[in-house]
Amino acid sequence: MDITEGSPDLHGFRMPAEWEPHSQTWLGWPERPDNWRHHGVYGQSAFAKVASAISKFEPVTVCASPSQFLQWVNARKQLPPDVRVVEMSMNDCWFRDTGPTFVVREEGKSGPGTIEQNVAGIDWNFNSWGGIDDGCYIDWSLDLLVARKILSMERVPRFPKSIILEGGSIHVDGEGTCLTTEECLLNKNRNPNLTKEQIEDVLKAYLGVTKIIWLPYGLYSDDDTNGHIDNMCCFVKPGVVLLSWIDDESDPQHGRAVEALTVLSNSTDANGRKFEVIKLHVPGPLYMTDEEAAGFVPGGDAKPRLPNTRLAATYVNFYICNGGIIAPQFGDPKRDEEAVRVLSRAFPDRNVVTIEGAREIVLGGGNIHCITQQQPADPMFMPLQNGNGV
Ligand code: KQY
Repeated sequence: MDITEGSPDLHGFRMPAEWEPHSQTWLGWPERPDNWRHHGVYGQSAFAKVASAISKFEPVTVCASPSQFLQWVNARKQLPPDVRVVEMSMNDCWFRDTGPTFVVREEGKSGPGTIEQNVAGIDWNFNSWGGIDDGCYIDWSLDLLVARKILSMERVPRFPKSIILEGGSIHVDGEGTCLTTEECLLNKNRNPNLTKEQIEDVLKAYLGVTKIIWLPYGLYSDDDTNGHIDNMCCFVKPGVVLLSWIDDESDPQHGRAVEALTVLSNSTDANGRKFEVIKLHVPGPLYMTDEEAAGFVPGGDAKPRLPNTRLAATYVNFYICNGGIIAPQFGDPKRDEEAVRVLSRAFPDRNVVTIEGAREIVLGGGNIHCITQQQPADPMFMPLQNGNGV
């Protein structure tokens, strides 16, 4: 069921906004001991909390490796019965980046060279966030197959694309606007032979967008991903964004946030709206402790995780599901509470569910948004009127 000719827009597809209705959410399962301390037990507990929270709003599938599928403290044992667990091999578990980017079309088209279904998936190329010299681990051969496996399991058509691109590096408003960062998408460790214009053309053809807003940088210290947008800025709705902010002018994140604010303030979206920017303070700053760093087992092929490293922690890396917001908490009482308040106000029709201990996911290099991947509902068969569950 590969679509080997043409890009999704040729078939009328677009990437829906995350707040549009989902049919389910996909997650992987952490285990590699060079990236997840104490052989992943704390990371697994955080993933289980996230999966369990989402499952109150929509179906969830967790993919776990053969050993984790059967081991005595396995995924099945830690997850609620209504979460589907399937076996899948992978190098690590960041399904935002290795899973497919799902696209939808409002009206099915049939005929020569087209397909009947209204949900499809883009299978981007992946190089472990920067390739052999600059990436997070050396062998990503199994990660390369994750999107294909998910799409095949769901019998969803697949659009393969050779450009290196991770899902965490793009956010869309579903109405033609894409947010991304130059730090990541123009990084020479991804697509050194493509110009900015050529990358824009791919985004337009594959995501069904007409306008790309380029923020110069992602979050300070988000070195694993080279500044993914999903740690820096995200849409609340068309024309409204949340931005990772810090007031301290001496903090390296401050200048990045100010530059992003300048770009956003001087931009309009695909429909000519000016942006309302809501500042969301980052916690801390937070750093990896000696004790935490001692829990990783070096000797795999992953980049070492070192003590005193500034953690890429932000509340902007939350997940929107049908009727819910799944939001990280980091044990910073002032900022944790503020984040819940800001998110509740930004999404008045959704329940904000907090995940205590999201720090464990951040120790692995990402956060809640990075470990989830939404599969949109078929727009032509939509039991829900919107993503709010009503
Ligand atoms: O945040 C992400 N999207 C993935 C981070 C990968 C970290 C690998 N150590």
